Amino acid sequence: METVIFYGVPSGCSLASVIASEWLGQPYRLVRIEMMEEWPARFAQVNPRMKTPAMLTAHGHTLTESLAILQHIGQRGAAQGLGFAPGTHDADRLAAMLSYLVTDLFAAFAPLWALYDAGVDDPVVKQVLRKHGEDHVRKEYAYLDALLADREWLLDGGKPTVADAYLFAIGRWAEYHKVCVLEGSYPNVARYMRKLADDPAVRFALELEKSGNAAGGSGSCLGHVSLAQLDIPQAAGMHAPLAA
Ligand SMILES: N[C@@H](CCC(=O)N[C@@H](CS)C(=O)NCC(=O)O)C(=O)O
Repeated sequence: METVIFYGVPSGCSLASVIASEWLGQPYRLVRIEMMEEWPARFAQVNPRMKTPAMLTAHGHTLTESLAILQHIGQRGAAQGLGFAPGTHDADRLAAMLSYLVTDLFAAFAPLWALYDAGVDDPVVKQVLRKHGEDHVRKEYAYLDALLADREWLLDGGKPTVADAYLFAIGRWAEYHKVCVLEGSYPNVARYMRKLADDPAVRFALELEKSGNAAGGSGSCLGHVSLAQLDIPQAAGMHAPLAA
């Protein structure tokens, strides 16, 4: 059975799950969530926390959290170098990198998303959120810029892994939130982002976000499906009891 990726727009971190699915090249469908509009109530069955990305695996299980979804795709794509066999040192390195990106880099943007989403009015609160967010974002981009100075991909292998899909999805937020222009501030991050922006999977995912057009790409995307058409298990993802 094909997998289903639930992706959120605008500018969701779920872009990474789409890029990684394209790199994987196995059949998948899409459900689009307009995050600034009212979310479909049925999505709560997929993720009670009402967040994207989410996934229906080929076995019909729901899976939430970018880190878990990307590990899942990475393990399926181990032969292509998207991820690594569990128990290997490379798998540990990938887990560490994804964990850093999800907890430190993603979290650095939290004050800026709070400003954006909640429409904060109080000028003092606005200023504090802005400064707090910018300081944290700059600290993490400085770290990433140094890391990328002498390597092409995050894990320094010859190919991108699912961690690169995630860094592309989050890395664009510095300009989205007008913290800086990457080119002038973090040249290595800028070069890395430029290179990925030229990747066919990334171009496909960006166009999908922008226009909803799911045609083209690697050919593994089977288009959109409506939530109503999906068979969703009663207990979702990490909210379900252990299988055994
Ligand atoms: N811990 C989750 C966070 C997911 C998350 O916050 N997704 C955002 C989009 S990047 C979202 O769905 N936001 C909608 C909302 O919070 O209302 C993960 O890493 O997957």
